[in-house]
Amino acid sequence: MAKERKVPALIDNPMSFCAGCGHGIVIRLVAECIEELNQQDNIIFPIGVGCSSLLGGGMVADRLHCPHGRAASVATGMKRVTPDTTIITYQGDGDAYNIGISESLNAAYRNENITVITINNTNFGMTGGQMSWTSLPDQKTTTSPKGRDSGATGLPFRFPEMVAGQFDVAYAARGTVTSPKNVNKLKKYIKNGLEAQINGEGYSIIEVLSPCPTNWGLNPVKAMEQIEEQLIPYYPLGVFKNRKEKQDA
Ligand SMILES: Cc1ncc(C[n+]2csc(CCOP(=O)(O)OP(=O)(O)O)c2C)c(N)n1
Ligand code: SF4
Ligand SMILES: [Mg+2]
Repeated sequence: MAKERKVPALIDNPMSFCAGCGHGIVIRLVAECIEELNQQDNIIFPIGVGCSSLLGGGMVADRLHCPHGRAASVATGMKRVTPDTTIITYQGDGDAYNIGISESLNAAYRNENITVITINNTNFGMTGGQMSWTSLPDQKTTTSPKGRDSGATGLPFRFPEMVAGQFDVAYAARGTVTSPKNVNKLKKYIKNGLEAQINGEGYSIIEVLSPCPTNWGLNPVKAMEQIEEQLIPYYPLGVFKNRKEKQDA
């Protein structure tokens, strides 16, 4: 018989995301990790603008709704004045990568001791499915109705790989929510990222490939298939940087 998964005490309400959305799964995993690391009374979430801002609808935790894209800077300030508090940004791809790319890069560059969780659903979900930096080549969105023209708009970019390759960050990984196996792996990544912060190793980022069935025009099952078939080939899953492993080696 499958082992029952206990609902974390931090999850105090049914969440208000669309049916089949990935946000709720990730928030649940984050809550599980926080409790397993005994941080439930020691967290603040600087959260982004977008569907990520609905985190507070399901989770009871201190949080600050930051100006669009600025969560990494707000997190930096919070961590520097309260270094023993665990600071977790919760953002979307549009928030962290489009409008907030400067803040996101600067925090990673300085190896700020924060954990960044970015939900990459390849569009601006909350505002109706506009193209984002992570939209795939030829992806149809409300602002690229004929498909994303990468010649005119650039290629989708891979933030975790970029900071893992260029900056002295502690931890960078990408996971997804398409199967129980992937959900369990993602939980491990989130926990590793939080542990890096708690141990004072520095900046950790976990990007999540997450379905947005509403704006993708797909039912929840097809949206999961789309991640497997189209997103993962462009956005590989795995750990790109784990400074601790290097130090232990
Ligand atoms: C300064 C500012 N510009 C634009 C908006 C409109 N806006 C709200 S959410 C959003 C995009 C959010 O996309 P993403 O971060 O990918 O989150 P998702 O909803 O997809 O999870 C935008 C552009 C805003 N609220 N404030
Ligand atoms: S619009 Fe997309 S990201 Fe937002 S709640 Fe609905 S499915 Fe989730
Ligand atoms: Mg998005």
